[in-house]
Amino acid sequence: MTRPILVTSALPYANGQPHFGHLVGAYLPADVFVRYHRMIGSDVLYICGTDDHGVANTLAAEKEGVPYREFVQRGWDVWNDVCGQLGISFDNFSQTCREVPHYALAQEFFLRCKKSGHIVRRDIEQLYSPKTNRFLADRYVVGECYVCGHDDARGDECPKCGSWLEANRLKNPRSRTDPEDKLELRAAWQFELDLKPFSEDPLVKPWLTEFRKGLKTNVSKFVFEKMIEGEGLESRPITRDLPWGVPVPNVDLDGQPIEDVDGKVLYVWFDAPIGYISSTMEWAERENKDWRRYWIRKDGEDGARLVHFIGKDNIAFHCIVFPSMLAWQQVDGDYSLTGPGKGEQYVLPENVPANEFFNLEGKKFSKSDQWTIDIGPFIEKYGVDRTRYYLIAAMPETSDSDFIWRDFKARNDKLANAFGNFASRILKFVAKHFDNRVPALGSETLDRVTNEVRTRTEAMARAIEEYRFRNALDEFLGLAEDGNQFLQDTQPWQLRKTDLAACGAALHQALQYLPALSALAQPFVPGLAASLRTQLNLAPRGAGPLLPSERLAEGHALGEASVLVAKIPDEVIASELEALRGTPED
Ligand code: B3M
Ligand code: ZN
Repeated sequence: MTRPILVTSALPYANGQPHFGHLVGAYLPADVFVRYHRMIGSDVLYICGTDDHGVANTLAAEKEGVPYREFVQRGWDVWNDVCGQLGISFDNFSQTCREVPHYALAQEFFLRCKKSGHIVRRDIEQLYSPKTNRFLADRYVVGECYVCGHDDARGDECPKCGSWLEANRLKNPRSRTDPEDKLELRAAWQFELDLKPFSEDPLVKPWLTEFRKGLKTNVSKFVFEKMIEGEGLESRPITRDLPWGVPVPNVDLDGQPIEDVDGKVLYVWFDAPIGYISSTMEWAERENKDWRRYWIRKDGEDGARLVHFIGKDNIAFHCIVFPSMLAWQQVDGDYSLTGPGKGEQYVLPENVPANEFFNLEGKKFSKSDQWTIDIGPFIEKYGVDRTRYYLIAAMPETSDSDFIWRDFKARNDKLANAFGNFASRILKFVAKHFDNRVPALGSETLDRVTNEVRTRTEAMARAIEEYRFRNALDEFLGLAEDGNQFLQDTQPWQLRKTDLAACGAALHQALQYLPALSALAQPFVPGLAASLRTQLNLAPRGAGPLLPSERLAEGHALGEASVLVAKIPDEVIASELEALRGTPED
């Protein structure tokens, strides 16, 4: 039996204004992977939702003076719309502010980790704001990074070196909202997740060895060289004193009270990844399916393949913190719980393909500096397929990359030439000279096209399985280029004047590239794939193996040819650049 596949994209903070950098980091690559697997008939599920707690949200809601719940609902609407516009095909898009099932499951995670001895209560020092009479956590604090020295690190994370930070250890900490507020260290307590035993844990260790082998270099360097073998893992606070979040439960698994937890909530990075599971549960409830199929495995069985698509700043949480939480749910005793029972455990991720950062013409996307592209109007103007095509082609897979307007045009025009024109030239020609029906093959064979389709399809499949989506896209375009080369070599336009049967035979072969192209296009540019099928007069493709590729039979009546991809005039790009820079180009 083939294993089910569960794909997740990082849960976006509800406060975030989505920009192309987000979409290209964690959403578009996941969507390509999922669409590919749906196309070949895998049992694949794609899960996401907004990340509604934590200081990123409370800070923004307080600044606007909007109640937290209302604020995150607005964020959900925005993200849901934008992802929909780009054709991101989640099976479920939930919210971590939903008490059912999310709060209950997050509390169960806490209680199980505590019962299995991995969460302990600790006295610590925390930054206190005398002006507002409260402890300040995470992003309420800014200061100097104690790992790399960057002077504008946030209390939870350094944007420069990517380290996961603790606010109370920053140098020269100040309040984000009031730099005049003289912060003090005061005694407090929190629950901590003790990560020290992580890499030697009997459940984790064998998994970690396998996991390491499949990771992209950027990810494995961060997890192994920087964290596990470099800085080492520590005990980290996973609760906060905040008015918004999943409340820390006040009774443990054995019914004993947990003291003094009023006002304490789970740290956002503790509850957020559990959102992947609660979103799956929500989907299962709605669709009358079993969420456990994707999350729970029996001892000795492989279970589902779990793949987390994220941006590079989330690596530590997906490769270390969440796996530790999943592994440490093991408790003895007869409790009535939702998660794994006896002889069962949560699956651990098979891979965490993290992308690097995506900039705009050499600088960070920034709404406040108006150095940005508004996604909705962009997609309306250029269309979803052309947007997806470019973003995939320019994706920051192995290093940071850029949206470059001129590159957008160049790639688009190449797609128009190699793919769009290829299809329409053949189809128009067959319509005109062969009554719009697939001509006879005669005594020719399909060996060349069959071989080329096989080579490209296998290479694309390999690239997708290895999370090399740019390479996978190249194979799709490469097949169109193979088709163009075939026309160059056989010259049906010339043959028509001298030998109509030979011309027909060449077109019969050339036409066979097109169903294969519609399949290879599907994960990347689903709209174009569907239009091409309409032009070929083929029904939508059912799920199943890509090889052998579909064949257009002699005499098959084709549909009507029309432009698949239009080129972009130079002036359009010049005016986009002028709008971005605020000045005309030299
Ligand atoms: N909300 C994304 C971010 O850092 C963060 C991801 C959570 S995934 C569980 O912007
Ligand atoms: Zn740093």
